[in-house]
Amino acid sequence: MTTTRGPTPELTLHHFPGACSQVCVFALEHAGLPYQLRLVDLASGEQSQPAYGAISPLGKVPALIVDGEVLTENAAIQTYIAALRPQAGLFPEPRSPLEAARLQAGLSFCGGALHPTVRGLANPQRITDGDPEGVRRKSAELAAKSFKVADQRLAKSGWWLDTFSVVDVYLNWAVSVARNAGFDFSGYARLEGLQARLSELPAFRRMLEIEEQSRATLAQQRAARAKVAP
Ligand SMILES: N[C@@H](CCC(=O)N[C@@H](CS)C(=O)NCC(=O)O)C(=O)O
Repeated sequence: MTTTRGPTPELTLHHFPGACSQVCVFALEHAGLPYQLRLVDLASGEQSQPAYGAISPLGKVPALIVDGEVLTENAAIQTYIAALRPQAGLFPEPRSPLEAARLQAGLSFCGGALHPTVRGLANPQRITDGDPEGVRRKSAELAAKSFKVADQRLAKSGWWLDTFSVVDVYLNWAVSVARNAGFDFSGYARLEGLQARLSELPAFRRMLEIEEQSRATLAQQRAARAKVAP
């Protein structure tokens, strides 16, 4: 049983299934924190509506509401959740400033290097006014380089660090987006097996279930809107 350092804040996570906000869903589940999930239908453009713009001016998920205050940026949200429940082991306790910086390096690698690259693979048309194929090709090259680094990194322990951390879930999200966009992981054995290893964690399985439920909820909401539309 884990405990918080202080009173548990009221938490609401803005999420879209399949988006990088799934890492925050995992973190909240793994930490055992109570929270509300608020779905933002990115596929229907809800992120561009003024109501969501008031929460996330860039129209992005994740956004976490903490006692009425907005926190954006995935790496910051994961770091915050880990700090609320240090005993949950989202990050191993750093034994030196260098180890603490390496945790941040893992999050920055996923958010700063991998995320834009897999976005270029999955949605190249959103990055250029020109030929999306050029963006896709270049993103595939960059992805090959970054995923090679990640795969080598996993060689020692099977995880990004010496032991499991939330960085592995963030990495796995990028792998899943790239795979869905057609990137071939057959030359990346450790990344290929990452989801199976993560699936041994109950919070990871719960996150996948929440993704399924969220997809079903959004489908129902869209069907209901289509019915009332003239
Ligand atoms: N820098 C942000 C990026 C978040 C981001 O790009 N989220 C995507 C989903 S994976 C999004 O909300 N996209 C909506 C859009 O661009 O319209 C973070 O790390 O939290």
